[in-house]
Amino acid sequence: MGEDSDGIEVTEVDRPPPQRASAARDLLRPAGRSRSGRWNLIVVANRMPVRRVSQGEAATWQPSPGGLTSAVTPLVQKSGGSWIGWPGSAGPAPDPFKHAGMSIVPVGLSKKEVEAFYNGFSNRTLWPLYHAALRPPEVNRKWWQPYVEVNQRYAQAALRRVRDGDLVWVHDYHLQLVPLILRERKPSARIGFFLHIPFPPVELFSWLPWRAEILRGLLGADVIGFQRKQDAESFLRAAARFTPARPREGGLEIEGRRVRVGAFPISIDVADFEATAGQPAVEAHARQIRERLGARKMILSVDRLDYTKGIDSRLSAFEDMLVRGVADVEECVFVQIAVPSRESVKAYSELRDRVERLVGRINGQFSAPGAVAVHYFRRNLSKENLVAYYRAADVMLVTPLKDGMNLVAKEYVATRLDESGVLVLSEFAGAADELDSALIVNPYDVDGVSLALERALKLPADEARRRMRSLRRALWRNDVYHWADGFLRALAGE
Ligand code: ADQ
Repeated sequence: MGEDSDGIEVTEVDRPPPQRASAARDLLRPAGRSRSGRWNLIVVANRMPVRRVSQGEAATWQPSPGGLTSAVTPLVQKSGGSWIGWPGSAGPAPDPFKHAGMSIVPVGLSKKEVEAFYNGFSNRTLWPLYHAALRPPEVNRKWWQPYVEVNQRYAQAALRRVRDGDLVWVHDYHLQLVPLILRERKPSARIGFFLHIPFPPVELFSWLPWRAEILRGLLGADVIGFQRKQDAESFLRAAARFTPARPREGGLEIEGRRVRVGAFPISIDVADFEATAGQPAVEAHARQIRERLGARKMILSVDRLDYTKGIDSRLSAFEDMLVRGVADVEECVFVQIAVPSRESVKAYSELRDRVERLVGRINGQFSAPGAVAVHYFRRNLSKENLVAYYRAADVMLVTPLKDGMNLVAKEYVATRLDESGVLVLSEFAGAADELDSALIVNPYDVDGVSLALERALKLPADEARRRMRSLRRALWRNDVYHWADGFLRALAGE
């Protein structure tokens, strides 16, 4: 039951036990077999699951990084299904092509559409609004029509592929109008929508001039999935306020149609991260990182350079710990790895400048010869390199101000094969619901984060192990296959 007394109720989604983790694959039609009783899966997401990588003269398609691709690709492959997405740069769409058992259908965006649909409405209006208005959402009426038109283009591309009985799975805030466009053109389709970022409380959501259109767009789906129960509750309240939809058990009813609404917390491929962590080359790299940092405890953070991730306030908390003198640079070192993101949006380039100034200030004041206080790497790392850093870190500091889930926290836990290491985690990351054995912090409370960091550095080994064991158990209860399985079962009406 929700916290408020307005009758909004979100039922817990039944999660399959671990042995059924790969059952989603059984729901789908093996590629090339008869259609009876099985479904084709058609994924509609902002990006394609592969990206073009140049190798000398030649160029090849390689998997795009990230959890969504690794979770959903095997399912699309299994059904011989399709993936509709944008290649990532402006220009006409390349022709559809087959790759690793999937039909990839590129959607083209013009330069103007990248500006208005992607940088504008998606990343300057919706992204800040849905993340607790951490930056004032920009409302520009010139961005709305391109958002509608680009959503129609994705939907058109999907419609050309959908056959009776297929499952269509639409992803994320860029494409919230797609479910209704599909529903109107293909009333019998099974349509799912999953939101990777938080859904805001109704008081914030109602700022959006196109709030009713967005809600109606989403309500075209049969199943609408969110990361946390609180996101699903906020959506139910908004839908009850701004649309004719009425609460029904497990979701809503609109125009005689049931829409299931629930929390489906996303996860990672735990076995795959464990396997990478166990590779001898990765272990050797982790040892090398430790040796280079000297006999100091290593605190690690890894993020996209985004203002939702709380990078600057976490640096302030580290600085506060050095100011208080409870730890010094001979004892501990902070490593921040940040991958550049959305740099053509001003809020992002400003954040980068602020973070770099802060790192300079802390190092200027506290670093000693051979003992730099903060190592700051602004770059994308390969999975193996990233996992080597996770393995090397004594303390993982994950302090977003607001985050749908945060996969970095889960990746760190997955790589701690020997159950060592301490996770400090923001209560405002979706991951805090499952990973509640971490040291949970309020990232707005710089003093509190500073104290938690001090505690993490001094945590007795047996308590650290007990916490990490419990975190690893929680992670194994819900890996990315459970997530996909739970969602697809709900979508298939099971
Ligand atoms: P993101 O906001 O991108 O995702 P997150 O969940 O942390 O955030 O995923 C980031 C991914 O990028 C992780 O897999 C991480 O390993 C990788 N990464 C980060 N920095 C990197 C670096 N320097 N080099 C290489 N890889 C790096 C959105 C939502 C999240 C939600 C996910 C999935 O904002 O809340 O968890 O989608 O639903």
